[in-house]
Amino acid sequence: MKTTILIFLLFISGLSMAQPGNALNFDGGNDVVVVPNNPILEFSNGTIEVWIKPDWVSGTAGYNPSFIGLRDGSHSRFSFHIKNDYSTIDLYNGGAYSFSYPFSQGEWYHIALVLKNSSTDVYINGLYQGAIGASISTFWTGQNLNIGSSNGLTENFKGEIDEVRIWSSQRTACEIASYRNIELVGNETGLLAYYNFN
Ligand SMILES: [Ca+2]
Ligand SMILES: [Ca+2]
Repeated sequence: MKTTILIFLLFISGLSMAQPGNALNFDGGNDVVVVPNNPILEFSNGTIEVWIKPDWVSGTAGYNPSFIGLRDGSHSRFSFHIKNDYSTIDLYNGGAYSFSYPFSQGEWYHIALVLKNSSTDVYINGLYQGAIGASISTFWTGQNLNIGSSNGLTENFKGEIDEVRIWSSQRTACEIASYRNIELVGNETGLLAYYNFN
């Protein structure tokens, strides 16, 4: 009987830990991780990967919470958002672009955004979903990288964020699907920044 209970608990635990290891919790108020400006992150093509667990009651945020941004209040290379009502994932590059996806409160999602010259491919949980019809803006330089907020001050994310990976390369569908559940060493080819929040 003891053995049965132990196996059951391990199974439940395995299910809830979709992303590797510990994650960082953001309160939706003023929590943000700010990485001071680094020109190495001011690429035009590349890949942004992240695990997120959005956790606000639909429609209550009053804004579209952002999980990552390279921008300040008025100069945006990019910020990526989950819409307040969980219906879209959005890119703000000075203009706002939406991609429909039915997110749910309290669920883990692996997001991969492959940044191209005029579009942004969206992968969710390792599967290609389609493309946002816009690229990031490459005009602005000198901004910080913000995790859990668009500009470091507002549109704060409520929920958990983990495994932030920024690549100078456009990761393939196979690479995205294969590595999303595996922690990186940190010296992988093309990896510009890696935050595992363990
Ligand atoms: Ca982690
Ligand atoms: Ca706080």
